[in-house]
Amino acid sequence: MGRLVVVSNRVADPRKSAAGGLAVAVGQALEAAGGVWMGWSGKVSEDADDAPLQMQRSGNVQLATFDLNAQQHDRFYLGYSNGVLWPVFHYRLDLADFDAGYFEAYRDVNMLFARRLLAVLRPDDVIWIHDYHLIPLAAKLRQLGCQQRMGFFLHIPLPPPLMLAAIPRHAWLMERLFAYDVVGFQSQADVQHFSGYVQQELGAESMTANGQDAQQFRALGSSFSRDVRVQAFPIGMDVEEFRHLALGKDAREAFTTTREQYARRRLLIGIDRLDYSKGIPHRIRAFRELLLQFPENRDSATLIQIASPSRETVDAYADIRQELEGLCGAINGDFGNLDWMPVRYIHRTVARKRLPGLCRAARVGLVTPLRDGMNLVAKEFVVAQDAQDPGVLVLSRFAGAAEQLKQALLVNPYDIHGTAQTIQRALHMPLAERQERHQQLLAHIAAHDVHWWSQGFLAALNAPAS
Ligand code: GDG
Repeated sequence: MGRLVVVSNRVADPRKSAAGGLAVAVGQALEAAGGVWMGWSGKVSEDADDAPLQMQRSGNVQLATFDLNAQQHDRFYLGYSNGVLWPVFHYRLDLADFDAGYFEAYRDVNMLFARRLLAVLRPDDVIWIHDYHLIPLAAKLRQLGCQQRMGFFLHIPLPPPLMLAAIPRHAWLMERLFAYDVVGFQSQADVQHFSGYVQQELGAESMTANGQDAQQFRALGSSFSRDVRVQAFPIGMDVEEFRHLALGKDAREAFTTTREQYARRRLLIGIDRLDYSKGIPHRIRAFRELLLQFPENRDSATLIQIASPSRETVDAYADIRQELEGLCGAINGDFGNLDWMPVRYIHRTVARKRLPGLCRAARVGLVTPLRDGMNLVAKEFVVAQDAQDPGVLVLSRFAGAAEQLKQALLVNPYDIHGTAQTIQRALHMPLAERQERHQQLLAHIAAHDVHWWSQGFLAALNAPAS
């Protein structure tokens, strides 16, 4: 097998255990196979166009990065990727900025990625491209003559066909997916949306034999006339890494201090990037409803909400920050007293080493996105628990994780009243039921970890075309 070449918007050094999500997942696969990870350096510079690719070796992996110029950053990254695709793919047509003319920058920066990549590619490389920033990349590479096998994994949800059709030039975008050999999604719901869209809007034909996990589609009359294999590969977490962190000094300290500090309280925890898809304001309202409907929780239930800063220069993110500050202030003002503050809202990134300890100290984990590709926090919360006395996961049915984590208490986060009732149930769940649910959730998460995910995707990508 040739080298693995991974391309994603951002690159992280796999040997530094700083970040979660994509960084940890992809780093593991690359370390094992050896290869190249290419992406934007995260820097904006004026001489970006003329600067050579920056190469850095990290163990088995060659990191290849380049800067963007200010216009590319504004229009490709903030503009089209995070101002159009992110909101639409999370069902927020109301937040999408279609008119700003970002499309050309998206198309051009994808060509820039293709040209940069061409310089380091070998004929027998296998190329794995990640996420919504780079949907047209394979098509650009094919345009430049690349014959390598190419796979694409979408980390965020794919919306239903009619919602996709709200994107100007949606057919152009979606047709580009046929340049890949394999397209992976987080959930079966996403695969169904893809299937519906390509058949209704692109006139593609399904070539799937009955009873197969993977679906096969042929684009008829498109400029590619290729077949693409489409399948759900729900991403897993690095269970071993997280367990290791949980045993470390920082996690144990975080656990002990939090337990001591809240000895008389029942702790609930939410950990998210501050993003409107994560449903944090709805969650705070549900918590307020809990205090109203079930007054026995007053002076007791405490919600720690960590909302780490994210994409702060995009307007919609500034708005949600303001909304949250208002909501948390109001609930603390209305219900709090001298020794109890109902919500502790932390708008900062907490060190990853401390997260398992915080999760373990909580009686309930609130993971209630309005829409989410997967949501790894749900899985991390379960892994962090003490199996003898585990906390309860309250999970949105609109997170990709809900297709897998059926023993969580599933909620509709838009239903504030219903969510409050479920939180009440979680707070009072008997020990035997908590243990039973936790055991089943943990078994599933451990058996479908990040290695299972990347091996599954790469096996599909390396399989001969049928
Ligand atoms: C995208 C998709 C999909 C959060 N706050 C802090 C912190 N985190 C860590 C968590 C977790 C990661 O960030 C977040 O991962 P998620 O999966 O929840 O969400 P996204 O960042 O939106 O990721 C998502 C994922 O890609 C993978 O495919 O699951 O659906 O949207 O690991 O623990 N980490 C630290 N401090 C914090 O304050 N250190």
